[in-house]
Amino acid sequence: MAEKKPTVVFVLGGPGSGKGTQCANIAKHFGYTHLSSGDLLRAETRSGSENGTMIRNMMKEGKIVSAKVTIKLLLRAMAESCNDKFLLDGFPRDEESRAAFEDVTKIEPAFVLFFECSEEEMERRLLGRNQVGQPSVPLSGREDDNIETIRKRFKVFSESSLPVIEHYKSRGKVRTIDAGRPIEEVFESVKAFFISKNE
Ligand code: UP5
Ligand code: MG
Repeated sequence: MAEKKPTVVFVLGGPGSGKGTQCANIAKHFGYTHLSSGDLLRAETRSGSENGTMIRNMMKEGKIVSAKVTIKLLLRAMAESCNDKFLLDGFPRDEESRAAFEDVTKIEPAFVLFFECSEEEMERRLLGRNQVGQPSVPLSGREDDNIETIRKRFKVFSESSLPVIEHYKSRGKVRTIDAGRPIEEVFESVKAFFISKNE
């Protein structure tokens, strides 16, 4: 008998739209395992693996790492988890990754959460978490949280990631959230999609 496929929700949105923040809440409330492809790639740069330097250089420029590398990390993390429900945060970021994931896993996402937010607000958030002297915001310590790379990340998002959202929109899979509001308000909207899914 064929093995049951896990439930996968893709969580997309521009840099600083709040994907990580909201995924942490969803994981806690709805029992999903949160896998951030960006976090997995950052961990890989620290692991001393042969790909580490290449990944670090790509991320410093806001470029998308090859689908093969990212999918391998995601599949390993999924296999290591005992869960069968996953939030894939920040993946897939381009059509190549979307098609490759579908091809390798034959998994279709249950739906795609899309955090819509203005560049102005995202920039404010990203610069905020990279500024010493703001005790309420933990420092990210991320090499890509500087204005030059942030602008590149915005460009890559518009050019490469929006087409993925369009792809899923045409299949009726996208759940769009106004992510420019306070964290709690955004989560109220997010919750509605997960509650209706569990009913
Ligand atoms: N914050 C969050 N929500 C807020 C709200 N509603 N109101 C006010 N403040 C809010 O939030 C960002 C900041 O805003 C935080 O300080 C938070 O407190 C505050 P966060 O939840 O971290 O937003 P998120 O969308 O997760 O932002 P992140 O910077 O992680 O987005 P990116 O998409 O840029 O980063 P990611 O780690 O996914 O990718 C980084 C790089 O990795 C990419 O540029 C790329 O080079 C590479 N990558 C790949 O190549 N392939 C992949 O598949 C994934 C990544
Ligand atoms: Mg994140």
